[in-house]
Amino acid sequence: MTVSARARHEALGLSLDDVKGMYRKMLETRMVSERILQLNRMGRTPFGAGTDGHEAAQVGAAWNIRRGKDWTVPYYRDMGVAFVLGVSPLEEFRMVLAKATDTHSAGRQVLNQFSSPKDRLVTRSVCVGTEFPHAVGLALAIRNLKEENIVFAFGGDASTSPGDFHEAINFAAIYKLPVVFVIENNLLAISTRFEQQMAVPNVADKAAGYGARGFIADGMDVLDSFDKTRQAVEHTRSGAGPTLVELKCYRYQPHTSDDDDSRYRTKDEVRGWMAKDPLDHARRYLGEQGTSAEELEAIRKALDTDIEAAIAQAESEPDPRAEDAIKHVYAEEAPRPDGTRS
Ligand SMILES: Cc1ncc(C[n+]2csc(CCOP(=O)(O)OP(=O)(O)O)c2C)c(N)n1
Repeated sequence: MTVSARARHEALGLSLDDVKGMYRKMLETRMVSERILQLNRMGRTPFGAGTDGHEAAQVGAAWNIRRGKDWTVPYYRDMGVAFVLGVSPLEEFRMVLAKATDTHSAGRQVLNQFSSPKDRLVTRSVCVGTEFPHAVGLALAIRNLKEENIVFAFGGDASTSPGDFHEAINFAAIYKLPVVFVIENNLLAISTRFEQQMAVPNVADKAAGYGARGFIADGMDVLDSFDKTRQAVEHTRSGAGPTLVELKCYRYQPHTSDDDDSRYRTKDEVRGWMAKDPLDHARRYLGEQGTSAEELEAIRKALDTDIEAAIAQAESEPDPRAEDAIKHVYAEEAPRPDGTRS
């Protein structure tokens, strides 16, 4: 046990139980992500998008969100964010299996389009970057209502390329709106590499062009991800306007279960990043702080039991009814051109 290692989480105002809690959420995210992709290969789920490699970035950043107060607009890879906010593996598998009991969209959306009013978790469109104007609109509403809460807007590196991002951060900076842009930079947009996506070396560099502050974190390290997001959040909560935190991480799995990543990257590149695995990193840190291997194994076992029970429960639940397929798509009470209603 080293003094400097002990000081690290305490210097950030975290207890050892907080770090164990972060580790638990990271491991839960990894295990659920792996099960989704396994079930896909077994023909039991239609589609998956792995979170593996993003756990420290997501959990570290999300640990700064005040549950039930701040608003969060996550993107489709943000299972770790949703789990920190209170979404359970059972809710996740209902979504993945498109069950009628899915509380996020009743099986209408692809996985991870989270929607949970009690957790202030706002759903988004599959169109990359469209969450940012929504997040800024929320921040404007918060300002107008004179509330103290802030908005967390998540996205991948490539989501900062479309115009939506630029319009959103520009507007937020002009009006000093309370929004933190949290960007998980995994160096890839499906097969398009970071250098083909932007000419600046860091996504965070873009913030200065709009008069916002940028922060860079090691997204493979949960404490650094927590810390840099915390600094951004303090700045934004103080009323100084929007901030952008870039979390540098890497995606281990193909973009989705429908992607062949051997066409655009080598196994050595993936292995190089796996050597910096965020879960190994967190386990080593907890070990240095005196957490036993038995305690870590007990966390894994408990999660495994919960996750298998969640899969069995979700699979046993009803599918949506065919006649409900277009419910909420069209205005059901819309009048005909002659003014009559059905
Ligand atoms: C506007 C738009 N263009 C293209 C796509 C297709 N698409 C889906 S995900 C994706 C890559 C996004 O990469 P990034 O934002 O870096 O997130 P990552 O998937 O790497 O986590 C693309 C191009 C889309 N959904 N929406």
